[in-house]
Amino acid sequence: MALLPILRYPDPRLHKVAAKITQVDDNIRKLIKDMTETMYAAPGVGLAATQVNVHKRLIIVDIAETRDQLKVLINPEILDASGEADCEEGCLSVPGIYEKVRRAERIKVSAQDQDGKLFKLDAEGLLAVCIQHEMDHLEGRVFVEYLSRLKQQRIMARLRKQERAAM
Ligand code: GNR
Ligand code: NI
Repeated sequence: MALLPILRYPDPRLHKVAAKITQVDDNIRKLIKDMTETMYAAPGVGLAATQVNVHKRLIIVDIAETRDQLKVLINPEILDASGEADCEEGCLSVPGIYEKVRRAERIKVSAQDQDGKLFKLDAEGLLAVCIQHEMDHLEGRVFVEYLSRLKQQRIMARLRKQERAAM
């Protein structure tokens, strides 16, 4: 087991588009283990492979307070989306920043599990938000990019200030 370093916005590697996983093998299962440990340690409710600098289509989520509802989604696809909801989001790659983002309220997703088996999932509420947030990472998108330019400028200033304070 290993804790993986998480890329910090505005690292350009967060904008890479992840590639499809063609073989769900032991290397992928090892990556899932390490990502899971990293997500729980952070702590976060989701993590995309992109955030640990692996540009493959793999996300994990666990929104349960008991931290025992891990969902692994390989090559996730949104089959259907409906409704709209605003949710205050945060991101392990943008530490300390929380902003409201509008997303679909309900989604239907298909994905493969850690054995490569295809499954479908209906999600709403925080789970739906989290899956959409993670799938954005696979496309190289970070939630702050949905915000106004002014908000993005303020966030960049805050991140630079944090960076200076950490030196
Ligand atoms: O830990 C996280 N919390 C969170 C809260 C609201 C909406 C989305 C998230 S995902 C985030 C972890 C993360 O950065 N995943 O990419
Ligand atoms: Ni994130």
